[in-house]
Amino acid sequence: TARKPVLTLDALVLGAGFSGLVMLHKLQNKLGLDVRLIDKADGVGGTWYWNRYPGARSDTESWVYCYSFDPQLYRDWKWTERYPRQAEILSYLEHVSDRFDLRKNMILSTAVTQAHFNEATNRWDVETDKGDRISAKFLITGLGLLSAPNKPPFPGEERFQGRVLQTANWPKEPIDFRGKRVGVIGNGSTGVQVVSELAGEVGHLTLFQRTPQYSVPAQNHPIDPAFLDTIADQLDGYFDRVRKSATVFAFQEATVGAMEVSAEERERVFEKAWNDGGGFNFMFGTFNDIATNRESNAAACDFIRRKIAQVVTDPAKREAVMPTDLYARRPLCDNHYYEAINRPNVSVVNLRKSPIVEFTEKGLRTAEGEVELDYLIFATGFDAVTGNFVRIDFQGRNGVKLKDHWANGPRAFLGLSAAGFPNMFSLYGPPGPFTNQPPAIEWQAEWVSEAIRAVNARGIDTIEATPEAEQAWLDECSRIEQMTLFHKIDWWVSGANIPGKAKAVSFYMGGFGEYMKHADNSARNDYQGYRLTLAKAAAA
Ligand code: NA7
Repeated sequence: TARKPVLTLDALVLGAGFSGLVMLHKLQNKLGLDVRLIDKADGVGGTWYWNRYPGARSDTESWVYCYSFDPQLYRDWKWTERYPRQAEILSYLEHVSDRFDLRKNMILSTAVTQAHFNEATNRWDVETDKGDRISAKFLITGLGLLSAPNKPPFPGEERFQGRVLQTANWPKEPIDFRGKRVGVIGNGSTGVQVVSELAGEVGHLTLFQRTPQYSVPAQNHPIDPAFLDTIADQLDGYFDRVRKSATVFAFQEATVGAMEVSAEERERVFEKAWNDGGGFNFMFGTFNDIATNRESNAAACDFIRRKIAQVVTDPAKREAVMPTDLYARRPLCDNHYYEAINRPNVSVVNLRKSPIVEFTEKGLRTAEGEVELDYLIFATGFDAVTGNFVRIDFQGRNGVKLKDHWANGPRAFLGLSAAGFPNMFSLYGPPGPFTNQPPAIEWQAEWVSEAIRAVNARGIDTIEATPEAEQAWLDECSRIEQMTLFHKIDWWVSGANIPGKAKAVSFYMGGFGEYMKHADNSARNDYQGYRLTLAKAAAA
């Protein structure tokens, strides 16, 4: 069969989630470039396209889980709840795609298989699973941090007569769980949402739990459109404050340490945060050292454990779900999770005591026996951070593969630019900010768009991070991470949830306000940390 002709572009964007859409908008509508966006899904949405499982929602306040780049968009779109449901976020991203006429430049249902930097042309040669061939000067990825699903291979799945489901690849048609026996493996953000949503609907729910986690109430509620209007009235100032915080959420971050106040005051602050709701609010809005000081962390743990004990009255289940680790993973919040656990039709299998052995025809066998199931739901997380990068064959200068460059963990200046991969930028790529994403992503998209504009205006052929800048950034990320408790436990942030994956520094934990200063500083100083090559130098 004849090969497709090469499509020659100014820029190619990978991924139709929050990152890709805003990047496409800026390159298409602001810079007027010839640009396309590719996604393997048959629709836009990224994470919010795939994760349609029961109970799926963001646990960030809706009014900061969105874009701020267009004041009229902000004013017109009325979120209905404090925490937006998956379907509502998906409609928002569909609305954005239509409103800014983005669909005309999208290539959907198509997966990029390889992207090689061509040193002769200084362009990216890209190929897809549909045989497309694309040559683009710039390659911008919006691949998502949590998008390559992890499904542990338990033996015997083929003989199971029930249905296996995966939260991160949930079918589009509705499933009637009424009266069914449902198993859930995993109790991270996803598993907690699934269990809370399904417990009241199913016949019996069995949670297969490896590590108990700390979760606080979400305290979701409907929101008044007038409240959104007050933000729209002062949009830039509001989002400027949000972005200058460390975590880019709507709440006020704490400035006092937990051990700097009396025990009574500490209790009052925790109680207030419990009632206000939100996991990040509980970790960062109560005291400024929960994630860095062991004593402060222990005080938060003690408070949450006491709350769990009040709700989960069944002693065996209480013991099973009671967390004992540090409170130093991504902080969870829930919609009556512990009440769901306490229900008589919910049981918890402690996988530390009785690990999963195999699937049977009728269900799942653990060391303590067989559990019969109609459905088994995998809520087992992601090959996080680098998962989608290593699934595509990215190749930079000198034939170096990105997966080899990142064999010991991701490395990229500002999380945006890996050394040896010219004219490639990764929105919310690693090691980058650890924040609520949409407002951070759109700021990075603006930064990248401005870099591309400047490069084109000056007749520059390539912009690439230097190895020194890349190393210095990694050292800075590592230095900051060492000051936190997040790297003291094994979880997806360090790569430790995937067997055989190198433990790595995946984030810049210095806060987004500081992150913006680093990136601005580079741009202001003629893209310090980057090497720029003029077109005539390349030609000579
Ligand atoms: P997470 O937070 O990585 O949670 C995955 C869960 O699955 C967690 O409870 C794991 O237990 C469990 N898991 C993973 N592998 C296994 C095996 N082999 N056996 C038993 N249990 C297993 O993923 P989520 O999707 O919930 O959330 C990811 C992010 O998405 C979240 O932080 C939000 O930002 C959105 P473990 O704790 O490893 O013992």
